[in-house]
Amino acid sequence: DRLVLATRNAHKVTELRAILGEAGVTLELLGADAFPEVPDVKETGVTFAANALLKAHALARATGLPAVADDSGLCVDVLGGAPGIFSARWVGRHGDDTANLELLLAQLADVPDEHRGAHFACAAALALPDGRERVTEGRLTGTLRREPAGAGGFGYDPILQPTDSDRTCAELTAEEKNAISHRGLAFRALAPLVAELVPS
Ligand code: ITT
Repeated sequence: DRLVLATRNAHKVTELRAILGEAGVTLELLGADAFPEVPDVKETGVTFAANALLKAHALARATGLPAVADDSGLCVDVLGGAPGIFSARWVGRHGDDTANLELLLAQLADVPDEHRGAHFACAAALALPDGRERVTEGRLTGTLRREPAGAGGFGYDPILQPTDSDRTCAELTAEEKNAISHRGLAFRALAPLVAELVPS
């Protein structure tokens, strides 16, 4: 049986395959790219959970298959939680990770070390074609570096240093990141709900 990953972000797809596989989800995982005819949904929600549900329901309705979606972002303490749900389009357009990161670093240039707290947040949503839904959340707390470091991961990984680590998320291996990440936490919590609602 099959489960659709309702994301067009290839980095998320890689992480989700590893996280869900390790968490015992044995369903065949299809990327949203398997359904090019399904238009992207507008992320009109004001919370990660609302946007994750919008994305999951849209794919579940369009494909007739259960779907899971991830909505995530970086929440900076001194910015009152921004970029938050706007993390993918902080420069005003979607999808340029480097430009988003550079803009954020510039905005935080004068913020001293002791006020550079931030966290990654992730909402994981499951939607069924009949309308049933489940949402879980996870977060990874740390501090923001002044310069990017590391080549792993994606997005803001080169500047977030998790609490109790001396490396940025981009300097962790994929396994190390998934073990502590917002996405790992949210989807490991979702996995038993997938097992309950989607017979395999
Ligand atoms: P989909 O909506 O198709 O899933 P997207 O990239 O637009 O893809 P979001 O709207 O959830 O997804 O935006 C997530 C953004 O938050 C992402 O582009 C990164 O900038 C940031 N982000 C999320 N998780 C991250 C992670 O694990 N490491 C670094 N940055 C992350």
